Amino acid sequence: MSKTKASHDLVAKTEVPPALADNQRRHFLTRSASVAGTLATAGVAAGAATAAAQEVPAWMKAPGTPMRAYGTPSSYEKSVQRPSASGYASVSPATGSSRTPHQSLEGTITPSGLHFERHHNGVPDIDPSKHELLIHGLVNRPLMFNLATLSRYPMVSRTHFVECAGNSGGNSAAKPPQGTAGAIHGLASVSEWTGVPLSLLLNEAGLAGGAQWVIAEGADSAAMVRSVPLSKCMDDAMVALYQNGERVRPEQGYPMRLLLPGWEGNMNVKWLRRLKVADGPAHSKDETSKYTDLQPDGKARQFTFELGVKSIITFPSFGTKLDRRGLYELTGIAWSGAGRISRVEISEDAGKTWRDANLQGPIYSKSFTRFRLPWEWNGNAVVLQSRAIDEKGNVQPTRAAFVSQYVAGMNYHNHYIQSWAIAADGSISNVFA
Ligand SMILES: Nc1nc2c(c(=O)[nH]1)N[C@H]1C(S)=C(S)[C@@H](COP(=O)(O)O)O[C@H]1N2
Ligand SMILES: [Mo]
Repeated sequence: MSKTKASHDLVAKTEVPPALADNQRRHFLTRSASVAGTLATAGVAAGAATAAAQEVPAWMKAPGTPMRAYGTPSSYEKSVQRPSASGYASVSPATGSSRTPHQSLEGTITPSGLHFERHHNGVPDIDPSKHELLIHGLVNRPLMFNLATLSRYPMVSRTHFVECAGNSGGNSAAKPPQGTAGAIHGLASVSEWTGVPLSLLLNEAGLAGGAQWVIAEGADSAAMVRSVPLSKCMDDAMVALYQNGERVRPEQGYPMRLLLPGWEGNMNVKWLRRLKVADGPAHSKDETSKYTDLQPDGKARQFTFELGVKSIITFPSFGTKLDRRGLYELTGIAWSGAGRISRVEISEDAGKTWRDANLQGPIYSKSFTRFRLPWEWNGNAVVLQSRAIDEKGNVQPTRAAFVSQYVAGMNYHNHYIQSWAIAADGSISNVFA
């Protein structure tokens, strides 16, 4: 899906988006006029067209196809896919990940079929009538649920991102990887999740003395285990049963997954089968040998739960080439594990000067926020950056500030400012600036 089309849409618009500040509004109007002029000479401006010149297309001359029981995207959108990779292709091809193609998407909700995947041993084919969830350990009465009994409890719907701790890890390499926004940052996606608040289920079981942690286990053949502080479980954690209105997809944990808004993806245990209340963490594989951040002093930081404030420009970005000078709409997504996004700034000079982008509402906590900015490219080489700030005052760090905290190549929890270099010929590359 090419974003160069956006330039035509801008010209056709008679109204300036209301979110624009007055100075931007004036800028937009004056520039739109001149861009329209440029495009008119190329024969694509709306003003040059007449109704008589427009042909009746083939699809208006015969009935369309009938209804379908379950819809799929247009056949012309086949290229919009989640590219997948397995680091263990010969021994365990189902162990790996696939990525959300952010550069091809708009808005803030990830289509369920494009939600990123991270599987440690593939997707289990779970028969929901045989799946059970056990709550045990330091509780007054251990409880066993199935999908039917769990569905009797009141539910909530919340729009949140899930992001792998390994997302953007390619940017921790010595040289900038050349890939699309999705290839580099695609291990993050947003869904509207509906499920039962975990606090409700834990209160139902009754917490016994000494309860401090909850140890979650998945029903896949990786039997993933992660320890979660009780405070998070009693706050905004949920057992999610629905994703974007329908049952959670198999890839996302059908029939039930643990959702810990804003916390590293790995802890959001899919295919959830056990919650054991304990007085301490399990120190499982995925919280000791993995997902720990090695520091220059040789010590590893364990339990980096909350994900850092982050943003990426999705247009313009790697994979497209600017084919003209003039006005574009720059856009991207920002998110934070700490809460709402309060501000996103854009730099065209590798971080020397900044101006505010427009944030598109509604702004949900621990979710993607779409930002936009009218942006004029004068044909010179520029380095574009976005910097997000959240409601807690956390500021997205520079590359230098982020990497100095860890040993070289530490590739977890990467959230530093992404730089896209636009060359004079309009080509775009990932650079370390
Ligand atoms: N049972 C189980 N839960 C799991 C995993 C897994 O392999 N097995 N992968 C984890 C990791 S590393 C991440 S990043 C998220 C990915 O969630 P998604 O595949 O729905 O995007 O699920 C987590 N939960
Ligand atoms: Mo992950």
